[in-house]
Amino acid sequence: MTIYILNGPNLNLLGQRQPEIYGHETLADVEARCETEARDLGLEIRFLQSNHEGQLVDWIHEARMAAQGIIINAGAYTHTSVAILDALKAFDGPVIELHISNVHARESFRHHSYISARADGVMAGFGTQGYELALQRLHRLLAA
Ligand code: CA2
Repeated sequence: MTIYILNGPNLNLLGQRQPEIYGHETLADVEARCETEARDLGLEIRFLQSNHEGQLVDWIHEARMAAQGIIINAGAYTHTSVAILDALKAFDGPVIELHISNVHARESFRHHSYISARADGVMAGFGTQGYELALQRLHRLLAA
């Protein structure tokens, strides 16, 4: 089974700025830990990042045929993108929305998510460990 792990704008800067919010790990570090976790769970992953909304939409469309589950940290598009919500609604499998930080303890504009309306679960504030926890949750949901 294949899981798409999609990362949105600015997450390519992870580990380079604002470590007090997002930690010290780079996105490559997170990808490596996801690879290890996925191997332990018997899952395949495609770990992707884009700063472009349409690219994220295209990958969600691709996942309709290529993946059984999606983990998405849409970054700031979480709070603005009806297009990503609509794309996720066209995906049949489980979707986990993920945020490294606890968005509810931050500015009020981060409290609303368009994606939550489609997500089967929302992970926020678990740091980069959230990616491994989300993989474990998808493994459980797909085994049921
Ligand atoms: O907590 C999260 O994972 C977020 O999805 C991250 C987004 C933010 O807009 C969301 O409200 C919450 C921002 C990602 C930017 O990541 C950076 C990492 C290091 C340096 C600069 C930006």
